[in-house]
Amino acid sequence: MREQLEQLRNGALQAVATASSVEQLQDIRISMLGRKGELTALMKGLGSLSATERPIVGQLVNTVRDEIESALGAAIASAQEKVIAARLQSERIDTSLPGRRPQKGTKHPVSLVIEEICSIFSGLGFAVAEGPEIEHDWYNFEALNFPPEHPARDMQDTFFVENDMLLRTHTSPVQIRTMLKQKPPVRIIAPGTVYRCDSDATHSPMFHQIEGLMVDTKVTFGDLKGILTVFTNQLFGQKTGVRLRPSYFPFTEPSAEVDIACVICGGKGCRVCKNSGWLEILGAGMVDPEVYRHVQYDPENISGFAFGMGIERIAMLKYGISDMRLLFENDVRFLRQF
Ligand code: 2NL
Repeated sequence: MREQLEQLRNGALQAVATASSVEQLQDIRISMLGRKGELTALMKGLGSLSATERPIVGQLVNTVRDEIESALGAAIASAQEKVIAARLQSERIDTSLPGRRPQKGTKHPVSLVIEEICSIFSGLGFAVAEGPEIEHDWYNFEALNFPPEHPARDMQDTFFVENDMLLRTHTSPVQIRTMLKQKPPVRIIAPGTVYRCDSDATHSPMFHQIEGLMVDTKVTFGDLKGILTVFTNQLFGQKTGVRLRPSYFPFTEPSAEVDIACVICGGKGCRVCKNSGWLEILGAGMVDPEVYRHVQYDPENISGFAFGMGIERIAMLKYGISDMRLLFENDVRFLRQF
C-alpha cells in the first residue's frame, strides 16, 4: 500500500509538472483527489490494514494528498497568471495613437432662417409665441373668419384627427390664443410646424411658417408696410426692392401680397421669378374686424396688422436651393453646407 501511494504521488506530481493549461490541471485534481479519484479509491483499502499500520498509512495518505494539492495550487496559479499575461499582451492599447474626431452636427437651414427672422422681429419689439400643433377647428378656422364651406376646410386640404381636432394648417391659432389671453397692445411672431394634405415636387405635407401680429390703438397700413420693408431689407439686404399687391384672405381686410425684387437676377427676369423680376414671399393685411369679435377685442377702439410667410421658400431663396425636397431628406452632405 505504501508503494501504491508512492507511485500515485509520483504519477500525480509528474502529471502536474507537464500539464499546460488550467483545464488540464483541474482534470488532474478530479482524477486524483475527486470523489471517484485514485487517492480516494486507495483510502478505501485502509480498512483491511492492521490496527497498528492503519494510523501510519492514514497519515501518509494525508501527506500525499497535501503534497498533490499544493503542487496543483501552485501550478493553477501560475497557469492563470500566464493566461492573464497573454491577454494583456494581445489586448494592449496604444494610448499614443491619435483619436477619431466626432462628426459635429450643423443647424438645419430651416432652423437658421427661423432664428434669423425671430431675431429681426425681436429687434422690432416682437415677442416669440408658440402653441399646439394639434388644434381645435375653432382656433384654426372659425375664429379666423373662414366661412363654413371654405375649400381650405375640406378633408382634401386638412389633416383631421378626430371630432373637431386637426393638424394646424397655419400658425394663426397661436395668435388667436394670445389675443384671448392678453389685451392689446400685442406684438408677437409665431414660428412653427404646420400641416396640409398636399404632397408633390413643390409641396410637403409638413412645413414651417412664421406669422406675425401687431395690435394697438392706432396701427395703420403704413405701419405694416414700414415694418415689412425693414424686415425684408434686413433679411435680404438693404437694396432689395419691395412691393405690395392687393390680395384677399378671409382674416384680413385690406389684404396684400408682398414681393421682393428677384434675388437671383436682381429684377431683370429669370427662371426663378418666371421672368417677372419679382418673388412673392409674404401675405399680409389689416386684421379683419370679424377676427376681433371672436377674441372679444373691440374693433372700434383698436386696429392691427398680421402677416404670414412660408419658411422653406425663404430658405430656398436665401441659400439658392433648387429643390424643396432637399430640405426634408436629411442628407448630411447637403446639410453640412449651411
Ligand atoms: C401667407 C399669408 C397671412 C395672416 C397670415 C393672421 C392671423 C390672425 C389674424 C389675421 Cl390671428 N391674420 N395671419 C394674415 C395675412 C396673411 O399669411 O401667405 N402665409 C404663408
